[in-house]
Amino acid sequence: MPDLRHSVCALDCPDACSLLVTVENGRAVRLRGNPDHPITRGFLCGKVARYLEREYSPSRLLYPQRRAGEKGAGRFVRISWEEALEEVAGRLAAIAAEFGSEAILPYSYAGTMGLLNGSGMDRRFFYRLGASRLDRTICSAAGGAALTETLGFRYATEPEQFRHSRLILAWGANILATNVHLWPFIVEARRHGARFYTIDPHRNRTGLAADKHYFIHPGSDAALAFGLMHVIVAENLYDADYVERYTNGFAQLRDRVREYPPERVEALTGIPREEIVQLAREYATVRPAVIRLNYGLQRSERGGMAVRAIALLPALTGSWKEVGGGLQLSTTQAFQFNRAGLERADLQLRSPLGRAARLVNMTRLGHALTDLDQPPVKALVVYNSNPAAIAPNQNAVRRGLARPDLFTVVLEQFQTDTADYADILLPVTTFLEHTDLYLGYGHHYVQMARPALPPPGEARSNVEIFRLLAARMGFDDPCFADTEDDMMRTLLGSGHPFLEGITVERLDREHSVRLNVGHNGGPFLPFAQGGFGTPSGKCEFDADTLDYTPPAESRLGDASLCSRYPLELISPKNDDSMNSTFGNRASTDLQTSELHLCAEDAAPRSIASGDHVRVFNDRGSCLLVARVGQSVPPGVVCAPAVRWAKQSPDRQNVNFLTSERLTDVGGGPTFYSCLVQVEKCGD
Ligand SMILES: Nc1nc2c(c(=O)[nH]1)N[C@H]1C(S)=C(S)[C@@H](COP(=O)(O)OP(=O)(O)OC[C@H]3O[C@@H](n4cnc5c(=O)[nH]c(N)nc54)[C@H](O)[C@@H]3O)O[C@H]1N2
Ligand SMILES: Nc1nc2c(c(=O)[nH]1)N[C@H]1C(S)=C(S)[C@@H](COP(=O)(O)OP(=O)(O)OC[C@H]3O[C@@H](n4cnc5c(=O)[nH]c(N)nc54)[C@H](O)[C@@H]3O)O[C@H]1N2
Ligand code: SF4
Ligand SMILES: [Mo]
Repeated sequence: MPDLRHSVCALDCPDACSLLVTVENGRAVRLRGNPDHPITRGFLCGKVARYLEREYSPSRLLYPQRRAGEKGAGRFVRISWEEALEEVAGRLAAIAAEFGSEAILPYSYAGTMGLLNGSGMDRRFFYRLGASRLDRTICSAAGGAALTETLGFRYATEPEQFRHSRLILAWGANILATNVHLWPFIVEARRHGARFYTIDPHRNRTGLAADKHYFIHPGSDAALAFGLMHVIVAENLYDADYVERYTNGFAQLRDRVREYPPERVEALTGIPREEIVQLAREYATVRPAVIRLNYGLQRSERGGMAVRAIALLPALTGSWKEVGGGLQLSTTQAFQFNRAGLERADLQLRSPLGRAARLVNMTRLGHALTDLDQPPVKALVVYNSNPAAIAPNQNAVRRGLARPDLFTVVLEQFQTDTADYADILLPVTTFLEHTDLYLGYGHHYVQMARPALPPPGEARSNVEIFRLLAARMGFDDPCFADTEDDMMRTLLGSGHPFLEGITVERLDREHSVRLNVGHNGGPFLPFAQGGFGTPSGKCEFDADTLDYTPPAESRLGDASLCSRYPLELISPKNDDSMNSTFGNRASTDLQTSELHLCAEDAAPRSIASGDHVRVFNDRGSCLLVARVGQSVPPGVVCAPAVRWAKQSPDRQNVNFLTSERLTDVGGGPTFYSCLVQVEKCGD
């Protein structure tokens, strides 16, 4: 008898799909999207439709191992869990005693979006240890900081409302690749006559499916938003009543955006002035209009300013009042869990440090491992992340990881680039094999999954590994004995009205429960009547601080850099990857080995499609295969990310080119502000 089990896709994707796993004789034979889930609607993306291949891959890590060759070489020998835990606990204790506990650095991001395995027992462990804290900036820090400043609450239009929109702007959002469960709502809106526009330096699949695509210079989005506001204000197309009641600082805003007339904005963004005027008029008058902002455009030097400026648009036009209006960047903040109770930052005070530990920005891992002092990083514990592929400035990262005096522990499912540098490598479960609780950053459903499958070999969950390590270290605080259910109860027990009535028992029965947002299950209109989370309760235009200067690494930036490296490289998400998670799949590797460029840039370099090219700048280089076409305009090249560096003939990927420079706010990475030169490789 086949047995149907529920699960949740834990990958770092806004959709957080509800999954159905068909199990026969203890083995999964089919994985599909739950047809009853209002967002998943019975389908999966291409990458996860094939997830069982990954689940049962012969390359899964099955046993604890100790490094047996040079760092980076990837040679290991099997050891027992007993030996592994003893060695890790012993080395961490010795390093803390000799250098201070801050010499230990955890490194994790979103390998799993599960809250228990992503920020549960691990956080408790490192706080109690007094380890350096990791500032988890690598993805959404700039946009998050910008929205907090502007809106206070980082609430968002729910995906279900997109069906009611008449104009949908995908602004730095590759919906078909990274958020495909929003697409059916857009299709529905378009069936009713909605227009769908994309604003992106790369005309990807989503851009090809749009009614209109705007090629924008990388990093210049703030200028476009100012230009749109210029027209909206000058032509009196704003919502004077909404602005009066619910915003602060309109008079200054009016003065500020006067400085961004369409001709200036054309020069900054590359979008023709008449198109800017037309877009502004449409955005303000075709109602309701919604903006799907994704994280793409905040990964530039002016990323925070871009998000701030764009987030002012729905306040200016009063679009938050309308079902199908507003803006979505991330819905995360509506999940008002008791995170403090899960993570227990207070345990730091009980650590030998007796205070909050220093904060280390994960975007600057290269710096942290090669330059940090007092104390230097002597131990690195990596889980839910593959920094030797995904962090910028890889030459520095690799120098750091190769340090003989650095003790590195890696918790992984596969032999990644990072795993190759481990001293101790621990095998972990996949989301199909452990219990966890999930939010969705592109919808409003809380979900829970129990193990659908047994772990292979000796794999253990992050929660269990940190629980065992805590015991070895002698941490006897009761929270280290918490079960997964205890931790979920803590999370759900915040008392916030959005979570009222959502319990572990109910999630066991229903698997997915909608937050109590919107009246009686009606549409969620968080800012229809103001209610912003800023100190003033209003949307803050804060116009005195709005400005735009082009990124240093851009065509209008540092002139001497531009003369040597005249091409703007972006490395956005690849259709069939999840950052580096599927980097060992041959088909994914092929896609992430490409460099897209246009004929105008290819011809003077004698480059044709299929040629091997070297992309380089002062920080490094990497080898890719040219694809000459029309997906990028002159001056822009695009390399879909993120390749496992070791799959490449030169063992390098695009992050050997990217810098550790931070965004204007939030301390985020600037992956997409990256000047390079490209040359054809000799035959
Ligand atoms: N298939 C797939 N899905 C994924 C992921 C993946 O790797 N693959 N990763 C997941 C993760 S971690 C995240 S954060 C989300 C991100 O989801 P998205 O933000 O949608 O993805 P990105 O590709 O980072 O960026 C979106 C678009 O922004 C464009 N862009 C780059 N620079 C600029 C700019 O300066 N201005 C404008 N307007 N656009 C710009 C890129 O070309 C890209 O098309 O996706 C998640 N989903
Ligand atoms: N050039 C360039 N670089 C980028 C980006 C880009 O667009 N361009 N995007 C950036 C962004 S937005 C992000 S979010 C980061 C993503 O960076 P990461 O969060 O590091 O993402 P992944 O590369 O997917 O690596 C996640 C790893 O976690 C492992 N994993 C999965 N589940 C578990 C688990 O339960 N336990 C443990 N221990 N491990 C698990 C997977 O096997 C995988 O190797 O990359 C950033 N880097
Ligand atoms: S990666 Fe996203 S779209 Fe694909 S199954 Fe997971 S949650 Fe759904
Ligand atoms: Mo991300």
